Amino acid sequence: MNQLFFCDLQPTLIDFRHEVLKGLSLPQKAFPPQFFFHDKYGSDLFTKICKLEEYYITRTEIDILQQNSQEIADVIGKNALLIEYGSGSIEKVHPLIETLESPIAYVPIDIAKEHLFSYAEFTSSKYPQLNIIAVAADYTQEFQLPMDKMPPGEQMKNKVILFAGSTLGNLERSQAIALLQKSAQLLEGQGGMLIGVDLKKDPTLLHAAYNDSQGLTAQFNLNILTNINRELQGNFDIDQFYHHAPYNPVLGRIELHLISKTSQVVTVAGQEFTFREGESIHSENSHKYSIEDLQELSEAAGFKLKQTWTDSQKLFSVNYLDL
Ligand code: AVI
Repeated sequence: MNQLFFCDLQPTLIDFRHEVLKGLSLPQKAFPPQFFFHDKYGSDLFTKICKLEEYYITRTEIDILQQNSQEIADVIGKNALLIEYGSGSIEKVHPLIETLESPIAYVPIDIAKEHLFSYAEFTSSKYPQLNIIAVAADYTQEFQLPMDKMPPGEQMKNKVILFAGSTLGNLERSQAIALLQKSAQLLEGQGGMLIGVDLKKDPTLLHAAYNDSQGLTAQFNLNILTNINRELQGNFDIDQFYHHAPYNPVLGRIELHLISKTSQVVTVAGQEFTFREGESIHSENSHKYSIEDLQELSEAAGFKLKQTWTDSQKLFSVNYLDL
């Protein structure tokens, strides 16, 4: 019979008020990308975006993981400890759980406790032989794996961190390297990372993915202003801003912006912020990499790119980084 442990490391949640006021006070107004997932409406919108024909990312990564699950499991090897940053991408991680040879345990790590716990219970009931240690933690910060909860007497061969969804691309280069370095520490010199990374491609495809015809990505972006109005006594007139998501070829990234249609003054939490006509709030970057870019980034953090799996159109990549 398997074991299911919950381990709450009491992650510090983002201080929405502080971050909003700080972001609106910058010369280039900006919000951190976590803001998209601040409320259930934003998270639900993202789930819908992932199913859009134009947003190729999710289905392509799932296909790559499913079609190469045996080869990926062979690279990871038997008796591995499977760690996942973020949790609940069932179509991505469950094929791997099914293919891995006698994994020691599965350790989903997520800051959203309730979601993590119900996901861990569901996964535990689906895989009665699998040990699961669900850890409530912020994987972007330093933390220790609860090794005392690991099943006793088992010989662990390898630790592997699954980091799917191309979330690495939402980080600046220095933040991405810092996260990979923290991951290397968590692995304690033993194992690797299985990481989904979106590839550089025809900007027309990128433009369609982030400017979808149903306007869901626009709603996803503008929803940040709605949340600020509701929670911080803001008076953003949502109709006076629009979603703008160009590809920046120099920096190799899609940038999401909220653009002010007019010159206006907005009040948030009792503070006034002035907008010029056309001024933007920069709400996200989504970096697109070449395999060489990823190789270079991995090496800067102490990993080696061991193997890459892609789809036939080379839209997306799943990569094994070895220590
Ligand atoms: C969460 N992240 C990987 C998504 C991306 O594609 O960068 C967020 C997103 N933003 C707009 N659409 C999707």
